[in-house]
Amino acid sequence: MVQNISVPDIGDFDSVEIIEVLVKVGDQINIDDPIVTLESDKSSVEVPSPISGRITELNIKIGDKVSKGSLLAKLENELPDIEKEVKKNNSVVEEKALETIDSEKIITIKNIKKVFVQPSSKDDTDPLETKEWIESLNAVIENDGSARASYLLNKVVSEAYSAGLVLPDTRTTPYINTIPTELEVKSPGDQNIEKKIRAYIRWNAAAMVVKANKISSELGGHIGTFASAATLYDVGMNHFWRAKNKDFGGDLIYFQGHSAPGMYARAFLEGRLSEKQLNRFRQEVDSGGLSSYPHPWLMPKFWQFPTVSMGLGPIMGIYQARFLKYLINRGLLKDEGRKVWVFLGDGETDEPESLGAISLAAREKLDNLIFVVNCNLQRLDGPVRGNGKIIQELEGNFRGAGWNVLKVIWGSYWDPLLKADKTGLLMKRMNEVVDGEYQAMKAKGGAYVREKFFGKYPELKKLVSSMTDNDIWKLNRGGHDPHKVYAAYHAAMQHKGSPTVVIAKTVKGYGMGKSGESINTTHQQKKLDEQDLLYYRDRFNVPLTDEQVKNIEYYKPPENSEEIKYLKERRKQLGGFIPERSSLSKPIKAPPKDIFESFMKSTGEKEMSTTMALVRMLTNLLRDENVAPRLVPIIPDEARTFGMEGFFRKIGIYAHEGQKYEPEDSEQLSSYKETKSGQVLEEGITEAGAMSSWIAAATAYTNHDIEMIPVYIFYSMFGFQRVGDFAWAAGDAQARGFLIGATAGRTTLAGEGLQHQDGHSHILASMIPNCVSYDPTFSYEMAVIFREGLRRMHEKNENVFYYITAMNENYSHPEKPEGADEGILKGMYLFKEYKNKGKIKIQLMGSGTILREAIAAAKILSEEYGVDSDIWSITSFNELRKNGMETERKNLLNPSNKKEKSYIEKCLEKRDGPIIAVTDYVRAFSDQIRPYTDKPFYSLGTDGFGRSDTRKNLRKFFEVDKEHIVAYTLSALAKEQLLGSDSAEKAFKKYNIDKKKVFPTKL
Ligand SMILES: Cc1ncc(C[n+]2csc(CCOP(=O)(O)OP(=O)(O)O)c2C)c(N)n1
Ligand SMILES: [Mg+2]
Repeated sequence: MVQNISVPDIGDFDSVEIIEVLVKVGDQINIDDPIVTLESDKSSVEVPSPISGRITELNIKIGDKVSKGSLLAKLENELPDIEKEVKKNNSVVEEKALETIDSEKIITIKNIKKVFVQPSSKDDTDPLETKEWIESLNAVIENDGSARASYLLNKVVSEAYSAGLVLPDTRTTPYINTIPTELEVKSPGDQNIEKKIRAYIRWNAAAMVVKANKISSELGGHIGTFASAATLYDVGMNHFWRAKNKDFGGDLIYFQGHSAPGMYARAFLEGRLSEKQLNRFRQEVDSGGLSSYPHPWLMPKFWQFPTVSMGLGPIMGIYQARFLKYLINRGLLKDEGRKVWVFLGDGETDEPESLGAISLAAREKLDNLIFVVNCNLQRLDGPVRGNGKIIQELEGNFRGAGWNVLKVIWGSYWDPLLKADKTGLLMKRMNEVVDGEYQAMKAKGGAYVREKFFGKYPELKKLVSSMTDNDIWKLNRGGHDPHKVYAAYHAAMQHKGSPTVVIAKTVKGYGMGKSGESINTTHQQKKLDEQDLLYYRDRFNVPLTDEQVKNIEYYKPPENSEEIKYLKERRKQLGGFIPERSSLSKPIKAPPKDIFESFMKSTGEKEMSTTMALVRMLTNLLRDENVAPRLVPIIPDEARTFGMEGFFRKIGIYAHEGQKYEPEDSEQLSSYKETKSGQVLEEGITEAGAMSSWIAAATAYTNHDIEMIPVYIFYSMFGFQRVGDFAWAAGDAQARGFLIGATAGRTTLAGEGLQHQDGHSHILASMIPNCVSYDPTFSYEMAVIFREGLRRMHEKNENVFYYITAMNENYSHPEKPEGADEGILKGMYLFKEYKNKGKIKIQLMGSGTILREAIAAAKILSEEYGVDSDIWSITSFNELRKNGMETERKNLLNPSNKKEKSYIEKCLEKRDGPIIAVTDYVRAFSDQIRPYTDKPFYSLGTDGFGRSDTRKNLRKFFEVDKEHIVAYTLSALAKEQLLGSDSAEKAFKKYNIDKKKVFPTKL
């Protein structure tokens, strides 16, 4: 039966042009195969076939204008596909419904039995009644289990709300461990050996820092952070973290930046780092040193994640876990139950990035994510929350966001005391003491704790009356107790349906004694004198003689010692060493040139923006079988701004639960389609989140051994300026992918004004050594650059990433000049020459949309003033500068050799006249190449705050329109004594240029 295929609902558009016909008569096509590509003045979108069959008739051709309902083609099929499709869709809906119910099934928790009798207080007007309620609850728990008890409590609470009761805040639980002692899963490890190993690691980490500072106190380093976190890491290393190997993808661990010394110290015992290397901690200039913090750029075989800029690790970890699920849901990776562990400091949680994305983690049910917050109660200067309790605050935040929270506050030595606390008074005291006091208690010793902590209530004082001060001092914190930490990690590993945060209480500078245990200056402590070192050795029983301690020797037991054998065996069982960075990904073959061919031709009269050209390019790339599955379009809620809404339907928006609703615009061609296997990462309004996604995708080649091609498109003003530190970290992590700064340039975004108009993102991009950046004007430039980016990054696996600006100004695009490719990539090529009169010549340079003003100015200069120009399209001032710097350096190093020419010099050597460079960016952008040419150099740019107006007026305001270019060029020629000044003066008058106008940076 023959069926008609017509243009579906295309939203507000009418009479849009067909720019591609993707089928021909006789083609057998499937449902959703694209038939034509339509292009409005803002975006291009493919029209998919609603049915499958054979094309029998095509009713349109390229250039036709169509609207909703226009007939596109006729198609013959045997079965009534639409009916089949309806059926299929229905069954999908049913399946989804089932899935939903299944995933939301109530998970019955283990029998938790821990209900405290509250101490009688003034609020308790009837303690007997209270007791009865609590006994009833205990009876239910005892007889019917915790699920029933929870149900009843929920019911009672709901009733209370219905009755209008104001209930107490339930964000937090008491200040005790979440897992009751009786439910703790016991560690199978040999605690004696583990304790020794931990002691050696502690010692070596501290010794390494102290040694470096003997060489020079400039080197710095940190002892206190790792001292507080050693147990948290060791338990993970000995029992939980599975390394990447041929059978398993590996868990991903984001180490807290300042704990790096501990990781080196462990790697030393494992035999992965030598003593010589430890001795080169923070001395990296000659190769072989160890970086201060986790820096994959500097130690590419060791570190995976740059975390030391606080806040970046946590959010990058969240999006890493999300991206892992994305790869699995898209069928690109096996689900092996891999986990992402993120370690952060309690002070670090002040960073908005640390907690800013925790709700996403819960919303997306990232049960592959485990945060460990090392709550040593201190940051750099002092307490994190002296007057409050960081652990409780964090618990509230994470619980509120929907995380599984496991508090590890008290160590095993507290267990008997808590057990003996029949009235709950101890717990009450634990709740009421603030962190500032807790910190002081660990700094001041057992007697102080007896007095200040237990002494507040006579009952509590009595509770510890049989304990010595030393016993009291030994009452440990949960984060230093391997049993408690093990139990929490075990529970975190088992937990399903939401991310877990382990909030562990520790002591900063644990074991450092007077030199730095729990004192405000601990963070900066990097030197230990002889007495401090001897104390540290004794504290952890490190088998070194006094002499060895004085020499600050490392301690490494022999290879056949039980400690080394144990440690290696544990790692063997867990698949290998951690951290370790490697890549087994296969390169992606760059697509054939013909995918980009259409962009090399002139668009004729047709106008479009470079953003549209890029989106079209991506659409074409989605037809390349190698590239298509690996593309990861990332957008922070601006797809429609950039004309990318066509992607929604075509490749779907990633949504881990699929789409549970029928979208309002389901009839439309660009309807909002969310799907579990969706390819687009529609991030919502979070540039930090989008950038974290991009970094995860851009480093998938090492973290997941699969090369991905992330393309993150954003308002250029909200790029490097907003998330510059992430971009820097991306460079460190050796990210490979595209950042597209759309609506770039100070004057292209006319109406949006000061906060939106970007005149400096390229300057910021230029500061990142491995960022390659371009400011193209024409679609063929964009195509040449993008293709080369694919080739360099994803086929040749160069560790660079691309920043390309794209504009939203529509104009027609010329054909690519013959042989321009090399220049486009190196940063400049001759776009056009004026050779009319041949007397006076200028070198006119422009980039981005302002190149077009330069082209227009060149025409006026030639026709009206007899000034000829060579017009250079500068695709990258940044790349030219790099080449200029490098060449200059080489020449300076080799004064006796023949001078080598930079690429700029080569281009300009046979060309006359001063240079006039004009861009939509601050002058510093074009000024970058000033030192690398002998010619007089004048730059025009858009220095100053942007503001709202038309493009024409803005260009006039910033003096980068064709009129200003003409007038300033004539003036420059006068200054160079190549022309009388009268021409310039006339031009200033003719164009009404107000010489009294204040310099735009002051306006
Ligand atoms: C973005 C950023 N700001 C400031 C610093 C400097 N800094 C390094 S560590 C530190 C204190 C860290 O405290 P916390 O997070 O509690 O970690 P701890 O060392 O106590 O485990 C500060 C302020 C940094 N590394 N990154
Ligand atoms: Mg801290």
